[in-house]
Amino acid sequence: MTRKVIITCAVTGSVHTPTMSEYLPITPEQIAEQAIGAAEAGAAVLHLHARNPEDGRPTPDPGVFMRFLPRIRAATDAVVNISTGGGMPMTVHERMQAALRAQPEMASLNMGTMNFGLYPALSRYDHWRYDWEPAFLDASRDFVFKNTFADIETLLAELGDGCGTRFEFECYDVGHLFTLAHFLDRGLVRPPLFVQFVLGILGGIGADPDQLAHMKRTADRLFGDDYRFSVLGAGRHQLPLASMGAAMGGNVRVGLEDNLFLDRGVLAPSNAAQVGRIRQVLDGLGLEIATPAEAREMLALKGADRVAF
Ligand code: KMH
Ligand code: ZN
Repeated sequence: MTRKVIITCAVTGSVHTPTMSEYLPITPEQIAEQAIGAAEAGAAVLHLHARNPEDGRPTPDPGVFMRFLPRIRAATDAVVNISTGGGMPMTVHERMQAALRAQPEMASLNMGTMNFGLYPALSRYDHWRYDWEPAFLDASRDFVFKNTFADIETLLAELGDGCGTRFEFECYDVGHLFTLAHFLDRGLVRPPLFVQFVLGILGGIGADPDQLAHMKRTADRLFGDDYRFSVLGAGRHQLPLASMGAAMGGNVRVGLEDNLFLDRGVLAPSNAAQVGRIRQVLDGLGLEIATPAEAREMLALKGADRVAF
């Protein structure tokens, strides 16, 4: 059987700010519209965050999520994956609330406490649409992205065991893979694991082919046939690293959460445009994309009829 590639599209995230791209979806209507467009373009999984509709600031408010989740569900069959990483300066408790309310088929789970430097972007812009944006980016110099063992245990228990949600295990460095292996040893996570290799975040592993090969080699050793991997390269590394990941047997993540551009110096006009671009690469490699139903089977998800939105 031909191997199918799961395209995840991360639609808005909490890394970029409104000044950086007029195409970054902010309001629930924009998030729903772009998520649906990404699904129509071929994304089987939609990784979702919410933003304050007034000023674009990342928000953990489940009420805001509930303004777009039902629309997405009504219009597409795509798997909804809700972030538990949230954004600065949310607490872990706040970050969990939307997923606990919506009980999605998938949620992200970040596999270690780390630095997460967004401040280099400060020097790239002279004017900001909102005052919060430069302060937000600057705060990343001293922000700890907290994902302790206890935090991970809480998420696995409350969301995993409590809601039947399965996880996109976001691993930003090799040590995070060993942490995931520790939870596998303890029987707190169950195969097939869906591991997102995150490369190019300031504070995590660098975005280059050697590091991707190292992540894969390590995960192969730790998880054998018990896992599937996907590749997320930050910024300009998104397309090349996703392409390498697909050629190496993995799945891919694109979307404006992690990269605002389509070509050098050209902003992506939509999430769908980035999905379309990676599809061209996959076509060129002779790889087929997974439908949402195929992704559900590959990842052992509970099904779209068992969510709470
Ligand atoms: N933007 C990614 C590098 C999460 O939502 O849990 C981080 C992320 C975290 O996706
Ligand atoms: Zn995210």
